[in-house]
Amino acid sequence: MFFAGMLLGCVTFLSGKPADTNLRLWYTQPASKWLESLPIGNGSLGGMIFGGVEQEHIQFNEESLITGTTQTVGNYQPFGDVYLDFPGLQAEDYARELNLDEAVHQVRFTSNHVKYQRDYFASYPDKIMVLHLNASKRGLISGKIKLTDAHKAIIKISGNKIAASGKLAENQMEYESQLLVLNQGGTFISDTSGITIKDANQVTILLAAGTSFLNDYNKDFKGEHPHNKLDKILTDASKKSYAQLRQRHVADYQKLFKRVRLNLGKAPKQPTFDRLNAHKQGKKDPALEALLFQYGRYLLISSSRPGSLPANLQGIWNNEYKPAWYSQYTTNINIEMNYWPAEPTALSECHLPLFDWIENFAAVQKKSTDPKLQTKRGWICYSTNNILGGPSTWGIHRPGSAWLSQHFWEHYAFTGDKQFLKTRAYPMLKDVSGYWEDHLVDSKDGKLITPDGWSPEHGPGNVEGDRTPYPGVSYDQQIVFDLFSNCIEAAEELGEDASYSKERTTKRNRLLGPQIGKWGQLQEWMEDVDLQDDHHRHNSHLFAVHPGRQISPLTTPDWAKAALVSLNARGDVSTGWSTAWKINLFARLGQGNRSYDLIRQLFRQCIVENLFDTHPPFQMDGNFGYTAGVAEMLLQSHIKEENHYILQLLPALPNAWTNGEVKGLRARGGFVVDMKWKDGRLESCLIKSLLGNDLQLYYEGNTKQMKTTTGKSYRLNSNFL
Ligand code: FUC
Repeated sequence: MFFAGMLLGCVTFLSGKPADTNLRLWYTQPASKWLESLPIGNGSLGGMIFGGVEQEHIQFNEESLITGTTQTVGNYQPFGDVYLDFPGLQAEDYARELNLDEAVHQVRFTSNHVKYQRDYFASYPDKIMVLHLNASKRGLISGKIKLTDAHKAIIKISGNKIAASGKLAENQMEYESQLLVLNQGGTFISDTSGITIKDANQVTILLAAGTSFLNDYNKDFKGEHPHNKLDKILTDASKKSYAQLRQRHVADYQKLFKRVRLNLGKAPKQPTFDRLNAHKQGKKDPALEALLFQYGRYLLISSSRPGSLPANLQGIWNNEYKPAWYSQYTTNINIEMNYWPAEPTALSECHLPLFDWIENFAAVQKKSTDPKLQTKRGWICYSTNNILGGPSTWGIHRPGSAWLSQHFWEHYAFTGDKQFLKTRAYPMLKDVSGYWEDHLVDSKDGKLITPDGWSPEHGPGNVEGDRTPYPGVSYDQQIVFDLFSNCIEAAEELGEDASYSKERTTKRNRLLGPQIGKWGQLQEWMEDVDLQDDHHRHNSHLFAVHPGRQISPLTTPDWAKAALVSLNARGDVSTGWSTAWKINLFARLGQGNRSYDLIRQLFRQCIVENLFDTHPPFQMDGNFGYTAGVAEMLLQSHIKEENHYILQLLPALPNAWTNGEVKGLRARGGFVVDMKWKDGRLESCLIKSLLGNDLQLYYEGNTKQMKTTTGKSYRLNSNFL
């Protein structure tokens, strides 16, 4: 029998205080299935918490555990489970909640007149998951702690540590998880089945996990066995008190999360599940809509941090060996949608993992011997790919590289980071543009067209999955237009390649542009063959509205009108990410009430118990797309005129959000925007200029030009126009 040596200081943390009702997911029962459990994550390590009383269950993942290689896609894998057994506890006054303000999950209950509180979080600065068990009376925490592995790891238990170490059969990837138990008061004893705690006052459990994957193409993605790294992570963390670990985590998280606030009204004091059901049945609860907005930000912070891999189809949370679409990266909407909220909702740092992955990914595609991937300049890819750039060869997705490179431009447009533009964004945009310059052909009318396009994921006549190549498909044409535009602007910003940009501008102007068809629609195909009853989930031919910027009611009203006809014809009923995309599209078309219809639809059909968004079974892109959509409804800045962006204030405010306030949204050109509205009208707005750029404000058809100074804030009331 041992007494744990190090420890924890004598912090007693048993506040029992519920979090701000507007920022918590709150339940009165433990989760009975995975989609009721609640997520925590530090960018790389994720946990789903069930909140059981007699048995707590935390299913965990680490971002890089996949069965794939650079040749085949494989599947993202579950990693393991932590079980905490406390036989005999009986819960009264049970609550479990995820507090988005601090990124801490808490379970509270009373058993036999003793109050118990368990706090869990995943810390980015300390690279670990922390589980803290506490009770209102000393010496009352007794139970067993077990770590299991989802594959065939060898589990070793020695003293207060459990380590599970293994190798995946499919690709020889080495992996390990380590768990350390630190008890304050009481004793512990370990045997082959776990670590048993007796009569402790508090217990802190630290969990770390890793693999031999290295996020570096130049090293063939192969790194060292994770054992030594994990040892060090746990040793370093165990030198800190629980209070320090928690404080470091909350400070790190809040630096990002607190940048944006959204107030659409006060939350009713009802458990989240009841609110969700009431909402599904038509009850008004704008605060729940604001909560889902912030949840998307929480999920992005928790699944994508500098140095991590990008969030995959399920963020980092997965309990299946064969998850839907491999739970990896799909380039014809899904991975891009994951990152739509990053810049507008002030999480620019969370965008960075995407760029690291794209650069590695590009290198793998360029080196591939697959005949379908051969290019003279630039690179192309398949639809679905893994963390090592390995594809599922279901279908070539030619404009995938162009769509991905849009994100490099957007990062610059919001941050003004010239170094990033010069060393990473422009080289990527120029490289991919080269591919299209080589690939485009002349149509019989002298337009430049893609000879072998595809409108994900169907063919004319709405044939699902039809991969027949067609010339001049709108999706390809619009993405190439966007790519060339971004490339030309990037060169201008850098003062480079003037004559090359001139040629590229000529080419861009020769591209076959959007066409209006016989029923007033924006054509999906070069020929006017769109079906009015085509309800396909992809809105590929509306890329130019969002996330592109070729079509807008401000600059191209006829095309915008046709886009609206097409969007309405697509119908409102679809899957998670499709519905989220429509929120963004209607917002860009200035149709706030239609965006709101889709918000109701998303809640009704796609949001499940833990507020994950389904594309049955579950895909996180819909959560991210929703958050981006709400931001688009409140502020848009994608239109540029001469040297300045136009900041459209409340461009798609729905009637349902009569009064409200948002703080900290970001606009292209480097602006932080706060707005308050009352009775559906903008009341005041505060704009902070981060880069000293000029801007134009736009509100309900009126405009105002402004020069700004770096670091200065400008307060405007409703008479500003
Ligand atoms: C695209 C979509 C599917 C799914 C998959 C991950 O292929 O068409 O619906 O979302 O990505």
